[in-house]
Amino acid sequence: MKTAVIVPTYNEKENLESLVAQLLTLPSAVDIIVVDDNSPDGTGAIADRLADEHPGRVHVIHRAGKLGLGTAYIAGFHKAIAAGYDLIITMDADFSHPPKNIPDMIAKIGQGYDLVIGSRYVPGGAAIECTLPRKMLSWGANAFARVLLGLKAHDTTAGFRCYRRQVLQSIALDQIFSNGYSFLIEMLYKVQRKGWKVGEVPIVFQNRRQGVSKISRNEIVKALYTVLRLFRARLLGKTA
Ligand SMILES: Nc1nc2c(ncn2[C@@H]2O[C@H](COP(=O)(O)OP(=O)(O)O)[C@@H](O)[C@H]2O)c(=O)[nH]1
Ligand SMILES: [Mg+2]
Repeated sequence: MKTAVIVPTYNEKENLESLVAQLLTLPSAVDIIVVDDNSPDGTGAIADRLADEHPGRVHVIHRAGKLGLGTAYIAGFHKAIAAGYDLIITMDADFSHPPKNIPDMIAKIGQGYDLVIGSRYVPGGAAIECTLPRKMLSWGANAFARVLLGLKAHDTTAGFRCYRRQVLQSIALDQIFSNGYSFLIEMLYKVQRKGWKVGEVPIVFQNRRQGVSKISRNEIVKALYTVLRLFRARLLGKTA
């Protein structure tokens, strides 16, 4: 199956080149779509060089400025669908999502799953070297989303995912309201409501070694709002 890995980047100059090198040597052949938001640190130029060095394997979408993680994923999805990829993976550029788990995710799709999450919260999974506030935030966001939205997956905020293209084509991507991190919860909610089969494979999530996290207090508030908005829609029996 033709597979694309979408890597959104904002100031990831320390990470992108080694990540791309690891992805290109995986036992499962994957192509890469970098979505860079005009990173001030020059990540976009590194992405262009990698695309030149690996024609057809590395693609780059440049956007004018920091437009958010959700719309970065959507831009990547449109490109991957148009280019005919069967499987579309999303992952962070910062090595929190281990490339070596990608073959496990693809294998799980082969067992009949439509979306596979690289999950911290199934047996064998873990989050290491994360600060306590970050662990509590992740735990709280997951508990909240699972209870209010009835999500069955255990890691509902994970950005490490593998979608079958049909899943993405079944969802009106441009109507997804949330941007940023809450996009991940909204997307999972929509996928589950459509009846697609969601699976998880364990990963050991490691806190980033290089660069800084872009998660902000504002994103946390927006994620809270997203869950409450979807909960209300769920109660009223609306689709979203
Ligand atoms: N293109 C783009 N990438 C982003 C944006 N915000 C975050 N990213 C990237 O999305 C991924 C996840 O962000 P990260 O800072 O690692 O968040 P964290 O893992 O929650 O701390 C990283 O690869 C970031 O570089 C954005 O607004 N635009
Ligand atoms: Mg990260």
